[in-house]
Amino acid sequence: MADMEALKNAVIKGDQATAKDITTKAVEEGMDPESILNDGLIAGMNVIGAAFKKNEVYVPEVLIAARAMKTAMEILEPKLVEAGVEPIGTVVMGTVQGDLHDIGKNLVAMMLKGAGFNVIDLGTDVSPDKFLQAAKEHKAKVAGLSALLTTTMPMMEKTVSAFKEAGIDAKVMIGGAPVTRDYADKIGAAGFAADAASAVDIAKKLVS
Ligand code: B1M
Repeated sequence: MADMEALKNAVIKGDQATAKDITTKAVEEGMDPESILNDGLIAGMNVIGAAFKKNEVYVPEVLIAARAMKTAMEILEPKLVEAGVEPIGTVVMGTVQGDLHDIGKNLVAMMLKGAGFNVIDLGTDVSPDKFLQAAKEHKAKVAGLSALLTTTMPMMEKTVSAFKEAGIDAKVMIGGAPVTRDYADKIGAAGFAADAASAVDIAKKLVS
């Protein structure tokens, strides 16, 4: 029988081949796809997230763990859809207009996916209107905005205002190296996270 502890460890180590093999075996054995997701893949990403938060692992380790999870998810996703497993919620995610930095944004997106969110990645240089239209189209519960430049941070305020004016339910969460909790409070964003692991905790709070 496919070993979920071994799958979890394969994600932690970023071992794509093993993660893929165990997931394939588990699916072939008819194991519940939700258990494979929760007890294997998400369990592994949770360990990496906690270690990243404590500076015990760094960006490269998180990226290779996320890549192992992604490989396994390609096998598991159709089974999850068949089983009707609902994601925790949809997050539309992007780097704000004028800003092309995407390494942190990608990390946050990967961690959110790892935690069971459906993430719509809008890429970089995303205008307030594009965030708004995507949140409406995908019925997102959270819009995640990343900015790395002090000059592009005002786009976060513009996006928050656009959401408020449109009166839609999605909550705006912001982050990025120059962004602070004070700034989030000042512009009326619903959430702020300093790193990718905390972004998962905040997104879970925002959808609960
Ligand atoms: Co740029 N850059 N850059 N750059 N760059 C910085 C940000 C800078 C601090 C460098 C410096 O001067 N010391 C500086 C900004 C100064 C400022 O405004 N305060 C800067 C500058 C000035 C520029 C240009 C203007 C340079 C120029 O052309 N003159 C230019 C701007 C281009 C543009 O965006 N329009 C530019 C360009 C670039 C590159 C293209 C070369 C490249 C980006 C490549 C890419 O992203 N694909 C680049 C890089 C790599 C950097 C540095 C070196 C590294 C950024 C990074 O990826 N960090 C950066 C200096 C630095 O930070 N040391 C710098 C790693 C990443 C994992 O961290 O993105 O902070 P970070 O994400 C973290 C958290 O912030 C948080 O979680 C992540 C993981 O923990 N987080 C969120 C991020 N988003 C979140 C969202 C959330 C929650 C948490 O909720 C939604």
